[in-house]
Amino acid sequence: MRIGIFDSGVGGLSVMQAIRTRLPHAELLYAADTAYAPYGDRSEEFLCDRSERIARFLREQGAQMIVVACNTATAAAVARLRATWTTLPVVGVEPGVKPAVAVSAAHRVGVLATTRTLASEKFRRLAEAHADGATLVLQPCPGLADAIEAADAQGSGLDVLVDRYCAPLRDAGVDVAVLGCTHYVFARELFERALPGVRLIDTADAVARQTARFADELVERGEADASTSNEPALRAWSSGSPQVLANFARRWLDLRV
Ligand code: DGN
Repeated sequence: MRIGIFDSGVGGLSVMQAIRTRLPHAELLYAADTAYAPYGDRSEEFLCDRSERIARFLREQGAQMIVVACNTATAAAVARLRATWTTLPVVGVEPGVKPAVAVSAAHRVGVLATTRTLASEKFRRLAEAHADGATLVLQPCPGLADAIEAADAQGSGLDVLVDRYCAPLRDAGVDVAVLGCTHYVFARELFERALPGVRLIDTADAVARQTARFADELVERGEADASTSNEPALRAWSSGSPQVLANFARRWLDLRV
């Protein structure tokens, strides 16, 4: 089983890690589109084009399934990818509004994501379908994914930025906040500090579960082997600096890529 995973940069590694836990014998192919990051303010057309190119590349490397490990690219391009690759399972990631609303006693939920994700039609429909009467406090966080990519998540610049974006959520009295960008998971501790007592929701494990379901289906149909190797195997590419990706993976996940 070979699974292709991509993001604008290192954020999707949080999803990849959850997939490794669920499918330890799958071979994972990770692509970071660092040369074109951040995705947060890009046009939908641009994101569709990048997503199509990366999916094609991962397919050429043998991917039997694609995981779009980026909320921004999912909002813009997942429908297009599914239309292009009709026989290839495509898993997307979207902000966990539904699970967040389900556990919010205050019926006030913060959603932290990129500008593009929050402005997308896909997110509008998601919010409409799952708000269930709760107030959603939407907070775009321009520059945050970049700062996480570049900095030590404990670094001072980053904590100031996280705090600034969390202030409106504190003022609004949310008791649950959605980390709606895969990068933000790596700054979880800073969010915890900026939002004391607020429960944080990310969807990495839900995406991994969905990936595992598709993997089972492929195996049942005889289109893939359950295990590609006895060792967890991982290959990674970056359209920018491979060193940034390798350093981040080693530092945060203790992984050699
Ligand atoms: N990690 C991406 C997301 O989940 O939206 C996007 C980060 C970015 O490129 N701004």
